[in-house]
Amino acid sequence: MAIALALILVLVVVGSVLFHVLSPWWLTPIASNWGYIDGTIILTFWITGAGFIAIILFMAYCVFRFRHQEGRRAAYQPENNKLEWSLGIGTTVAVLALLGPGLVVWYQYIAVPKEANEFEVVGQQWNWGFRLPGKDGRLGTTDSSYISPDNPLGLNPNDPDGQDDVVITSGDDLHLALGKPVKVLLRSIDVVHDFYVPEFRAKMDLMPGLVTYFWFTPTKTGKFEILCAAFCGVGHDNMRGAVVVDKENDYQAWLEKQHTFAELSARAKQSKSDAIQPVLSKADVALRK
Ligand SMILES: [Cu+2]
Repeated sequence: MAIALALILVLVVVGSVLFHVLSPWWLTPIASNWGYIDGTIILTFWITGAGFIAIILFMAYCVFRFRHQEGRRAAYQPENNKLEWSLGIGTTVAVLALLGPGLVVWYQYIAVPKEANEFEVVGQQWNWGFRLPGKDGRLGTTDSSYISPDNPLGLNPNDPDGQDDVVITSGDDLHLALGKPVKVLLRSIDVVHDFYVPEFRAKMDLMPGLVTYFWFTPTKTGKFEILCAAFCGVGHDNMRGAVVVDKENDYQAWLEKQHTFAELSARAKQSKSDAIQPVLSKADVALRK
């Protein structure tokens, strides 16, 4: 019985290692500068993998070596200083090796380079909106009290910096220029969401009432899916979007076609007065009669 159990434990180790090595489910090809994050994940796999193999094999050894035999008695050993020290130091080194690299990478993740251009991601149940700073390079201020059907991102209509901001809503794709570092500002209108593009190895929570941020440089052209990685209500799984990384020329061509906040506000006013027009004309006709 003990032999069978020890064998099963060894098979669990062999099976787990083979599954890890032969698995077709691996990281998606990276499309940003964050190779550090892959390095940290792989280091974590090595450390936790070595710990897992050592512990399970030790367990298999003990199950076999100290199995029940007629007349064998267990010895009671209340304390073993040498063993406790070595286990304490070994665990400390392993935990430091797991956490240390993460702190280094995290620092880089939020140390935004000076040349990075800002853009904003706004999350709400259940879609994504985006805003680019426009020609002046500055994003205008926002406040949730300005949010309306014509101003879904809540831009301050009195802020001159916001007039040329490019507003992208109603499910349209966000575009970014290849090789240009960007600072991502994250804002939520309702609950906690999480902006996640697996290929960029980048994700962060959007917190109501805060603006969170990180930076990255897109390193591959293509279309990448944006997912919400925080469970945010019944429509959570529908909260998807796309970011397209373009070569500089294509990016500029796309940018030219986008609408500024001032244009969208003017259009909203126009369509409102159009809606009133037919009523006026009817009144006009009545008066003429
Ligand atoms: Cu969400």
